[in-house]
Amino acid sequence: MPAQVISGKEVAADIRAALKEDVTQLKQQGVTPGLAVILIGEDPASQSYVRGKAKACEETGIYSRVIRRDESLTQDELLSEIERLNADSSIHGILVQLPLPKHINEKAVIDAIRPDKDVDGFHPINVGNMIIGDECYLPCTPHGIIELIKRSGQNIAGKHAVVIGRSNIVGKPVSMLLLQENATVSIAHSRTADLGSLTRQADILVAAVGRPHMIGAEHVKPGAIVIDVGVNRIASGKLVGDVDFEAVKEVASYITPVPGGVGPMTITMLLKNTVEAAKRLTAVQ
Ligand code: NAP
Ligand code: LUD
Repeated sequence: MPAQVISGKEVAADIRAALKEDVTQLKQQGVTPGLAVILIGEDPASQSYVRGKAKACEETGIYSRVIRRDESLTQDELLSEIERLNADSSIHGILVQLPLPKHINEKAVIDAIRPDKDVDGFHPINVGNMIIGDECYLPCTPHGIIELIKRSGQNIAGKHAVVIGRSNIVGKPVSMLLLQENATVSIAHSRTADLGSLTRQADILVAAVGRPHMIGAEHVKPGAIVIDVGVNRIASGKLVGDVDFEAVKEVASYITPVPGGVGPMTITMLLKNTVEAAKRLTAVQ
């Protein structure tokens, strides 16, 4: 029996509908949640993701300000921009879209964002609190992945989760969140020997690499839950994941598609963090 498709688009729509009601209530109390997104340069994928974020804000009633700068922006200019937003009471969430141009130090930029406005959950204070299991802003893609797995109705506790990829924005944090949900977690990366023998042990397989169709049916244990984080534009112009969806859906029990899987959840968790930030910063519930 082919796998059930977990539609990120549908789960996202449900969560966004609930958030919209939250926003309406906040507005009645005089608070409009506000998100500032800084986008540097002309990268088409980044432009498309940022457009998606602004549109989702608009649909949910969240005020969004997209600050576009060209590649020549200096690090000091960017840090000053962040300082202005840190002090701006109409802005509750700040996000600097990654990747940054090479002359700008990513760590310096992330460190400059007020942790209580860091709706990406990338600041070391939020990362540290996440690992401890304390209150923080959870990073959007990993949080979205956990929500999608929960939507399958399957328990995470006790399962062997294999995460392929160890980036700071996806692989490492999703591994920590799966651990917090009581999975037994293995993390694979480019130096992992015999990837297939590891992935075939996975009850939950999360692919976050950025290599089109690298995971085939031969990598997947029958009945596994497969979450495809990869977003890759191939030569034909088509968007594909790291997982060969057509082949793997014949083996897995649940699978997320690309597009329409993790991507919409990333944006939705950003909206959720922004609403949460507006509540925390204004002490309105
Ligand atoms: P990244 O920083 O490039 O990290 C890729 C990871 O994959 C690294 O840890 C790398 O290992 C590992 N890797 C590379 N080749 C491998 C191989 N042959 N076998 C096993 N592991 C290998 O990427 P990222 O930012 O995490 O993003 C990963 C993918 O997810 C990209 O396609 C990106 O576009 C997508 N993404 C999607 C969303 C969403 O919302 N849908 C969000 C974020 C990212 P090393 O550490 O050893 O180099
Ligand atoms: N930087 C992210 N860089 C890249 N896909 C995203 C993403 C939506 N600071 C910061 O937004 O959270 C971030 N914070 N990221 N990403 C990737 C990562 C960042 C990726 C995909 C999507 C956000 C998305 O909506 C759609 C889908 O998979 O259905 C397809 C969109 C399309 O291009 O058609």
